[in-house]
Amino acid sequence: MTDATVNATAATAAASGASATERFLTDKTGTAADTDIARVNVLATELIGAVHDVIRRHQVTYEEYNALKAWLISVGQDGEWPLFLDVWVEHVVEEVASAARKGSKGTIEGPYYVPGAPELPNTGTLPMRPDEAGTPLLFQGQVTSTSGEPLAGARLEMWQADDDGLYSQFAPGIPEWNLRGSVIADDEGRFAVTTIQPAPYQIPTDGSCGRLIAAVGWHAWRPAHLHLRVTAPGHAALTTQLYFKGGEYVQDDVARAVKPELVLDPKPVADGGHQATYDFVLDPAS
Ligand code: MBD
Ligand code: FE
Repeated sequence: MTDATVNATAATAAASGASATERFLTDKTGTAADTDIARVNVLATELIGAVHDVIRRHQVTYEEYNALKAWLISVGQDGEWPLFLDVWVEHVVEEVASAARKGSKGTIEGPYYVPGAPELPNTGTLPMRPDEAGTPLLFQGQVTSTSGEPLAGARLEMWQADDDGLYSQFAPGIPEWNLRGSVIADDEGRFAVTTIQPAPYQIPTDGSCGRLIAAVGWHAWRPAHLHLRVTAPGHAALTTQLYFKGGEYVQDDVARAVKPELVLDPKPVADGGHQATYDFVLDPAS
């Protein structure tokens, strides 16, 4: 077995789910603390009412109710609530949140963002292993405002899965910051980052989310994607993903996060790698 095969074998849903749950509890729970109680009342009442409607419409039995109860418990035991919510719910939250955005399209963050990745200059290479598998990709572009001004010193945080579909800090045996970096654009907002072209990503099949998918005959795949978070002083942060034209599952993402504006069309370059350009337009901070 290669090292990569060993890692893939050891990358259990429970391990990556536990890491994703811990990551969420560390970074994100503070943002939920000030939710208005009257609004919680409305949302909880309507959500519970929607469940009641489904039970009546489909005449749900006690056996089915207990199967649901067991499955919900196992999602928590596997640490897969971040995965479940980001795959099947987040895209609608993002749609609502970004409706008034005038600049570049965003899409879902997903469960695998880690703040504080190593900084790179505007022309740099993402941290990777000497033998990192995959086609080299030169990804370049410019960050501007909606009024067309270059945003000097904009920051481009990037994270992606390796060629086995594994994210550093969520699967074992991968260097801490592998394929994660924070690129500082130049005085004209330009950047040129070397990375590898990612492979399609399969959400863990051995956990509760995977069992649901297998039981009902859906598929567990996301198209190959780069994750990005683009920020600049005075501007709204942009969380997005970029996909690859003609790639598998671009038309059928399990997480429903692809938008036509987010599909790159990389061209082959002399050294056997690929090159793609994408310009980011940031809205003013609200
Ligand atoms: C991912 O890599 C991802 O981007 C999302 C949204 C959900 C699960 C895994
Ligand atoms: Fe991802």
